This record gives sequence, structure tokens and C-alpha cells, in this order.
Amino acid sequence: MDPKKRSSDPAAQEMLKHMAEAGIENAWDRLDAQQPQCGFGQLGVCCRICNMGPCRVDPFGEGAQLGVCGADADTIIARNFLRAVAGGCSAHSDHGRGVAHAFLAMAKGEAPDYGIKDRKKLLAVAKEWGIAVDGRPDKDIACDLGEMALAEFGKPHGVQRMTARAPAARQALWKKLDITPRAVDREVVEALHRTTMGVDQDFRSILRHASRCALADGWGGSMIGTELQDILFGTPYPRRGNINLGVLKAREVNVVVHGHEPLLSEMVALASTQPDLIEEARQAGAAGINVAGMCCTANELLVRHGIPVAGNFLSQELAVSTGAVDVLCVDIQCIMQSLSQLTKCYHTKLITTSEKAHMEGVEHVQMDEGRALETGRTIIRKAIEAFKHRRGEPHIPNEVGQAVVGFSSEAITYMLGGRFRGSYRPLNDNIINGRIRGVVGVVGCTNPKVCHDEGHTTLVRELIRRDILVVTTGCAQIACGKSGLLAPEAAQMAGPGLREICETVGMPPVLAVGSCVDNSRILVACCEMVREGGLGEDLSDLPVAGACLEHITEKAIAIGQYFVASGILVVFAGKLFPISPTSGVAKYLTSEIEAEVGAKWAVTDEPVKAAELIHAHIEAKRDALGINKTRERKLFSMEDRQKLQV
Ligand code: SF4
Ligand code: MSK
Repeated sequence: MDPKKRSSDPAAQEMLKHMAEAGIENAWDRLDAQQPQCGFGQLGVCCRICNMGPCRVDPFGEGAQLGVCGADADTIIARNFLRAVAGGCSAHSDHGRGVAHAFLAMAKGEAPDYGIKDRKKLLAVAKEWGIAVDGRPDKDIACDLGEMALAEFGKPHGVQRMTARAPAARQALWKKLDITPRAVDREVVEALHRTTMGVDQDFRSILRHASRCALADGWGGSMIGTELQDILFGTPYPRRGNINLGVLKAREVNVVVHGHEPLLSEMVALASTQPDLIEEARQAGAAGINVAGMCCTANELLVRHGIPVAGNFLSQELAVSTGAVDVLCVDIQCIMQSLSQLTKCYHTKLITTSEKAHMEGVEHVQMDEGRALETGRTIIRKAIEAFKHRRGEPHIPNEVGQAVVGFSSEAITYMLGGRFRGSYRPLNDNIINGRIRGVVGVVGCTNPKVCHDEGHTTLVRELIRRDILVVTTGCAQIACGKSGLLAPEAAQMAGPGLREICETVGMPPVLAVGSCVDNSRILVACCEMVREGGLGEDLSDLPVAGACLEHITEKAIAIGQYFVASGILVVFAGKLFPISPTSGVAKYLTSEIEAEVGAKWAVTDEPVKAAELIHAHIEAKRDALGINKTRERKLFSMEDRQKLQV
């Protein structure tokens, strides 16, 4: 297969060719070997929940229409969808819970290598949660916050605290629909219960719980994870970063950190700067130590420290095949099992670090919060040792995208509102005056079923051309970075209104926000826009949308559903959406649900069509807000002025 059909990233194309010449297989080859994939599974009409099955329903109405238990296609599709949401919610929220554990250990003095990097945020979140702050030591406040954060995941009463951040109208709507998320554990357990054989058999009821479970992710586990990570490691502010395989260095010890949690990778990055380890690397013949990221661990380090990113999900095997990666250190989520075999073809040492994510035959270095920096130093030492066993000259593509990253909600406030008196007013004003038509979150994975990075980057180019500001996270963010869309110079590709603002402020038209859990930052930014005024009373009034055209994981489904349930249109690629287009579930999610929550899903396989659809949606929201009306300029006479009541 032509590498250009597999990836739009020139570095990936080069490595695909290199791997093919070496006879080494990758995800694209394995996808080919899987053809034809099961059409029932692709449409969500396959059920293997109980042992009377597996059952499958013919979506064209010709074969079997009911499973053995009598479940129909809509029940089966809805159950699969809810289980995907529960899986995604679990992944993000267990990440968040892990961070809360480390945070509490830090506050209790049991994790001495961590500290409080953002005191302002510590006090702000503590006050928000009703914790006394006046006259108390920071660690005491953090102790209370850590205990409350941990309790959020499994509390028996009440609702997720962070939902109080939503506009009052949204909170009231969730209450009316009875979908306000209670606790993460409860929503996930209930999701599994409702979808086991013979329980919830009304697909709309199942999907309403999908909303509640997804909201527990976005406004619970993910949001808690993001906020505590900011307090521990610093809230992102704009900084420069380099993105793509060209960040690997032929003469240095390369340590690639891959996965999602920043708890260990922060320590690996810190250890790499310690003089004694740099000296050890020099003794081993290396010019230095280079830490680079992969996937969302990369995004965490990039937006906080500007640490370079080697690539996104589909780049992981390509990076190993450069022969330049000395240690590939993985934590949780999105780690291909193929790495354990692939790394054996090279000198690369693969190391797992989470007790939740082992790989057969792979060395495990347990991440220990109490000795976090020491764990990081161990990883670096193993990389120095592996460097000594390099096999020949590495093959590193030259490609590197220059980027400015780190646009947390707080950073947007100061970037657009001024250093000393941050505010969303300028953003809202520029949306109201039409220079910016709206804001879109382009997020999520890279899937070998579609050309790598192309869906994300084509959509983003089309959106900014239409004066739509883009915010991005996850592997989509890395795709944008590789293709130069995160550089301030990308403003030249934007429409005249957006370009003028970007050039005035010096920001790119595509704002890199962070990792998968950081989609919660987009929710916070939307709440700020409503709070600032002039753009309606609810999130569903805003001229905003979300999109993911290359989704892979259950996490992406959970994110999509929490955006929809929060009142924000979400666009996915049709052929990757696991729902039969002729089903009642498809009709509900792409149409009926809008009457309930004020937003819906939309599907298309064409990035340009996705941009058109989103643009039309944004203009419709602008019309409804009355901000598209050209206001007549009136010259006031003295008589008119005297009539004015101010
Ligand atoms: Fe088949 Fe029903 Fe069992 Fe699913 S739950 S496998 S549809 S019998
Ligand atoms: S890493 S969840 S492939 S964005 Fe967050 Fe990328 Fe998707 Fe994993």
C-alpha cells in the first residue's frame, strides 16, 4: 500500500516505507490482515453479553431480528454504546483517581518528590469546594482537597461537585432529565448492571444513562484529574514545543514516555536534567539525554514544559523503528501490545510502570509515589545502558513541527484578556462582532482505518479558513502540531477576522489545550464564555461544536457523549461510528436527543463536509443569539441624546 494513503504525515510515510523494506509489520498491516472485519460488529448489532449468545441482528431486516433473549437491534446497539461510554469513563476516571491518590500522598508528606506548583489554583478549587483556606498551611488545605477529591469517585450521596461549574440552566436541565452524574463508580457500575442480560430494555432509557455516565467522566473524573494535575505540576501557559519523529536525537540517549499519566513522566523528565545522570550518559558515549513524549503523556509534558513530542497513537511503532529509542517507558492506555515483539527487533528497552498495565515478557519498573524521582532515575539509567547496545545508525526522519502550546482556560483568559486583568470579554466580543464565528474542539485519536492525521488536519484547515477558532487535545493536537497548525504563522491560513486577532495577540488559530482528560478544560472554557455574557444562558446557546474524525477508543465515545449531554454538537466519522445508521438508536442520537439536551451527534466521512456542517451549525446558533444581524448605524441628534435614559 502507498504510504501516502496510510498517513498524511511525511515522517510517518518515510517510516512506513522503511518498515516495509525491513519486512517489519505495523498496525496498518495488521488491519489489512483483519479484512474483512465483521460488519455486524461495525454496526453495533452484535451481542455477546450472555452465554445464550453471541447473537447478531440483521440490520437489513432479512435475517434474525432478535437475540435469543428477545433483545432487538436497538437494545443491543444501545447496550454496546453505553458499555463503551462506561469503558471510557472508567479509563479517564481511574487516571483521575490515580492523580488524586498521588495528590493526597503529597499533601500528607508521603510523596516528597511532588509539590504544589500552582498555589493559586489550589486555593481557588479549595474555596469552590467550601474548604477553609484562611490562615491554614497549603499542605493542610491540600489534604482536605485530596480527601474530598478521592471521595468524589465513590460517594454514596449527592452529585459530582464539579457539575456546579455548569451554567444554572444546564444544571437545571440535567436535574429535570435526572442525568446529573452522582459518582463515577456508581454510574459505571449501574451502566454494567443496566446492560447485562434482561435489565434495561428501552434503548432511550439506556442512552439517557449513557449521558449520565459520560457526564461523570467529563464533569467528574476527567475534570478532577486535570485540576489536581495543574496544582501538582503547574497550569499550562503558552510555550514553544517541537512535534514529530525528528525530535529524536541520533547522538543522545532517547527516552520516550508513552501513555496518559504525568505522574512518572514528570519525574523522568526531571531526572533527565540531573547532572550526575547527564555525566553517566556522556560516559556511555552519548551527547546528552533527550526525553520525548508519545500520545497523551506527551501532551501533558508538552503543554506544561514544552518537552518535545515524538508522535501520536499511530506513531508509536514508527518511533521504535527509527532504532533511536533507547527506552520506551509506558504507563496506561493506548499502548499497542505489538510493542513487546517490535522492540525485540531493536535494542529498545520497553518498560511498563503501572500495576494496572503489565505486558507479558516485558520488564516492569513499578512507579512508586513515595520514591517517584528515584523511579524516574532508574528509567533514565536503563536508557543509558540500552544506548550502549544501539545497533547501527538510527533512521530518524527530519520532520519537526514548530508549535506554541499550553492554552488552558486560564491561559486563554490572560492571552485574550490581558496579563493583569484576565477575562473572556475580548473572546466573547470578537465572537459577537463576528471576527471569530465560533469555537470548535477537534479532539481524539488516529485510526489506521482512515488516512493518519488527514481527517483532523483537513477539518482544522477548513474551520480556521472560515474564521472558526479551533481548540484541540489528544492525538488530534499532535496531528495539528506536526503539520504546523499550532504555530502562530498558521494564522496566514485563517480567514481575515481570525487572522487579525491571531496576529494582534500573537497566537495560533489552533489552540493546543492538552491531553484526553483535558477535554474538561474545553467544558470550563465554554462555561466561562456563558458566564462572561452576551452568548446566551446555557452551553447549548453557544456557537461551538466538537469533532473527532479518527476515533478509536471508548474514551472518545465517552467524550463525545459528555459534550452532547452538555449541549454541544459533536461530529464523528460515519464509518467509525459503531451504530447502524438505520437504527432507532442512530435516529435518537443524531436527532431526537436534541430536544432533550439541546445538542446531538452528527456523522460524516468527509472532513470538508464536516466543516460545512459545523459552520452551518455555528451560523444557526449565531442567528438564534441575534448576533448575525447587521446593526444599523444611527447618528444621534441632540434631541435623540436628551431622550436617552442612562
Ligand atoms: Fe444474545 Fe440476549 Fe445474550 Fe445478548 S443478552 S448474547 S442478545 S441472548
Ligand atoms: S492517546 S485515547 S489514541 S487521543 Fe489520549 Fe490518542 Fe485517543 Fe489514545
